Amino acid sequence: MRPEEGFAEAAQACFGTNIQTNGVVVSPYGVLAFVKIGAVERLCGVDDALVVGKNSVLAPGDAVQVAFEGDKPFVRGVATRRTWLSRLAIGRVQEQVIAANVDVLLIVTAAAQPAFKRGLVDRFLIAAQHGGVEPALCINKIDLTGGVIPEAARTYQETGLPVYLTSCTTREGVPDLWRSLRGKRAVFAGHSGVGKSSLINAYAPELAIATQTISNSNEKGKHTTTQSRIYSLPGGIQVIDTPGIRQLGLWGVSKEELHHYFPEMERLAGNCRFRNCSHVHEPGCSVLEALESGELSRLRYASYLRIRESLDPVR
Ligand SMILES: Nc1nc2c(ncn2[C@@H]2O[C@H](COP(=O)(O)OP(=O)(O)O)[C@@H](O)[C@H]2O)c(=O)[nH]1
Ligand SMILES: [Mg+2]
Ligand SMILES: [Zn+2]
Repeated sequence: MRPEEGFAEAAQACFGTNIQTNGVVVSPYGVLAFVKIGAVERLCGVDDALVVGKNSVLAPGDAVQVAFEGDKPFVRGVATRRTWLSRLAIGRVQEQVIAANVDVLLIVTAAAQPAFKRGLVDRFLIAAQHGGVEPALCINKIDLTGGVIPEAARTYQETGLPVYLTSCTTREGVPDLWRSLRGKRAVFAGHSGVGKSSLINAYAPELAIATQTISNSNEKGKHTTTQSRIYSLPGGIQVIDTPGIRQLGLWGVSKEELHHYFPEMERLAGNCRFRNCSHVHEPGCSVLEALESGELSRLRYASYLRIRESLDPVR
């Protein structure tokens, strides 16, 4: 049974009962949400139990139950998430789920304009692991550096993370990237202006998602993509485009467990003299020894320290 526009009315006329069906959240919209029900996208009301303040707790990708009241659809329930990408909400001590039930997090960066920064990449890697999502790194705008990977990005390939070098201008690397996403649901995330929406347009030009124009690319804090949204693309790919973010506050990760989220440190930590070693100052610390010998990347360790500073201890 495939619910179509007018189906609810027809069903009610026949049976005189409320019908219930399943849907997928395409884009949350304040206390409402755009939901794909069968082949149709409908703006739905959301049950009070799923609303906190001015927003629902729904994220693109959530599997929801929709009930019709007359011809009006309402989200009544949400299924347990298989995977998720979440962050600490801005201005509130609360989890904000950016995307639900995704297979891949594509961390999108630029080789230049804006300059490659590791901070957000390392934080996204942690958030991906926390939510059970496979991470991959895309270094876009590789045309601007003549194909050269920025120095700060070089260690990632060594850690086994899939790295895609792309250019929406020359299309270099674009087919490879999209081939890797066949049959999957991916979320594209990263700073503003790195080319997230452009990469989607490069694969599916018919979507014509708004991207920054040259004239406004210098405006500070300009976000062309203001709402996360799922797009269904050829090849069985679903992709969630997200607005650019400046800072990713981590949710659900404490100071003490942070090293579990750095696989190369986690491997070493078992050999530290103290079981509760923080890998910051302790004698007999295998992580510090590996740092000394050059086995552990200084850049990654610097990230560990910086992120550790920002986290709370277990309460
Ligand atoms: N030179 C170059 N510019 C690009 C590339 N990809 C995107 N851009 C430009 O970068 C700007 C930001 O792109 P946009 O897709 O809006 O970034 P988003 O904020 O991450 O979605 C736009 O002016 C794009 O035309 C690329 O591969 N090379
Ligand atoms: Mg965008
Ligand atoms: Zn240690």
